[in-house]
Amino acid sequence: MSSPVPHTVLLAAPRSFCAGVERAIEIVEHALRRHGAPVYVRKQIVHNTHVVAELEERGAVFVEELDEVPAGATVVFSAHGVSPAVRADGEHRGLDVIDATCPLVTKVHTEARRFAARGDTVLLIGHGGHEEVEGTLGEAPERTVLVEDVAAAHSVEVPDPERVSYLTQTTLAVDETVEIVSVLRQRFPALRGPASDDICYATTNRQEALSAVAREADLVLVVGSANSSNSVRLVELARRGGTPAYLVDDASAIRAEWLDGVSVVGLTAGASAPPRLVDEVIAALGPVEVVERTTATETVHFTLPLAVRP
Ligand code: 10D
Ligand code: SF4
Repeated sequence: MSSPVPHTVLLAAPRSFCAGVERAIEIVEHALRRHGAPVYVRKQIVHNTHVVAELEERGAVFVEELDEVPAGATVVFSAHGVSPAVRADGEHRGLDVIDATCPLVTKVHTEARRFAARGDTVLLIGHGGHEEVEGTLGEAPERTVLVEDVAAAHSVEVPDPERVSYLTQTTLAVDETVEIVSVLRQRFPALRGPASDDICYATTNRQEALSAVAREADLVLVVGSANSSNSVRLVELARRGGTPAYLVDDASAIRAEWLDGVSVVGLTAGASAPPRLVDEVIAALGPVEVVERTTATETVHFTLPLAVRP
């Protein structure tokens, strides 16, 4: 007979906030303390509804574009980065800009400039329309081509196959990206890439940690918001491995029918999801034994920009 409620939660570690997200949130908090409300933020500082709502309550004003920011005001650029055109627009409007771009996204921008400057066509592996991809594409738009999946890797054309490089979005699925790069390498043997992978340590660690628990779980829950690329990749990873998986913004999104016949729940959270939401999910699942499985220890920490350094 199936059990009516889960008895075990297998908690993946690492999970939840990464160093880039912690830094971005701290930047907005420091800016609010230093300048007082309102502090404008271009786009969601990170892709999480709870983080955004909490900062809004404290006086952050989230805007889509810089024309919504009054001249001379303080504006924070989100962790996902911006194109040079947006940066120039901020200067032109006389805004007091504080940049919360994750240093690991900035590294990809630097590579994009370097690869384009040596005359390469840059194949950017990533998801169209995502803010990080728009920012990276903007570094050398005339030399960069977006490759979204394996099919695109098979069909993409470049002006000179001897001069071609690739870069990736930082939050992609590691296994899918390996496949895409391998197709590109077969088609363009001269393909060059970044020194080490552009998929960041936090994305890689969260995927490895989830793989370790998903195979033993009847159901996987990923705490994160729908527009969070790294969180959605975790759901897809569990499903590819054969375990039913759902993305939940918080405990209130869990549906009773998902738990039908489920004994072991695998639980993780995307890099932009606050740790307290994970605790709330565990509490909502009832009296359960919580077993944490740690596959890596994270010690990465990024310093704050000078503009907000205490
Ligand atoms: O959608 P996403 O995974 O790129 O962003 P999110 O804000 O959910 O997580 C942090 C990742 C960043 C800022 C991209 F590097
Ligand atoms: Fe930076 Fe990676 Fe976190 Fe994105 S997911 S903010 S690249 S550490």
